[in-house]
Amino acid sequence: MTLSDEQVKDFRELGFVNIGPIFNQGDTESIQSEYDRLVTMDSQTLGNDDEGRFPYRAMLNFRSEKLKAITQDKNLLDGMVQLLGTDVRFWWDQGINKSPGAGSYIDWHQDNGYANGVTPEYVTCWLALDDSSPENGGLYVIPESHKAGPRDHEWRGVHAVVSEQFVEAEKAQPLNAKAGDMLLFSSYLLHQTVGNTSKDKQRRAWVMQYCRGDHANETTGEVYDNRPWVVKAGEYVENPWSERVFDLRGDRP
Ligand SMILES: O=C(O)CCC(=O)C(=O)O
Repeated sequence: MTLSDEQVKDFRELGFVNIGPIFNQGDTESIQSEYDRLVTMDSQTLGNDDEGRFPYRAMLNFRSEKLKAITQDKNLLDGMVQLLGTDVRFWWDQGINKSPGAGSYIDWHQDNGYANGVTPEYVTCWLALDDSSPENGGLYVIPESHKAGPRDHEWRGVHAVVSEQFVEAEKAQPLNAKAGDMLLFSSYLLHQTVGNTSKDKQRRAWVMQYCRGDHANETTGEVYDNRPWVVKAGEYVENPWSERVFDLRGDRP
């Protein structure tokens, strides 16, 4: 799959683009069933007791061969090469299911805010497994906010958050998706997800992220050679490997 010139332009200019469904029905169904096996209230939860908790799980690709194979999907990687260049590493994945009635937000942030220091821009691929809108805990984004580069974040519990006073909330717009749609956004794009106020509409998303092969922390100098190569010198890497082992507990970006 090649991203159209218009899709690349939207990504660069707005900081996000909905490229629609990229997986066939068989793959989509197996993603959903593996996701439902792995992302449950028994795995890990986000949110708080007052507003409502919802399931979260990091690195589904470690726990499912099928999902690992999807992270190497050639259509997806072709798009990453267009956005990141001919050397690409897999950065991170996570499943987040805003369940009906779970009112907790994930507040305004850039995905970059989770790194300990500043890293270069990378790409977030947000796969909607259900229709997603503000009613069931969908996304809001601030178009073009990525252009200002990395912002300061503060930790609120496990979340890296940009303080409200530095968010141009009046420019926010919903970024809705249909089940199966793939949203691509810049790791510098300001976004949040709201509470799920619906009674019966879960909102599952599987988030996969990719970075350039030479991705390094500009603040700490850390080199991310513990992230597996998925494209090297323009070639797909059949068995992704990294120079260092990735430690899920110690290396949470
Ligand atoms: O899907 C969500 O609810 C939150 C997604 C998000 O903000 C993220 O992955 O950084």
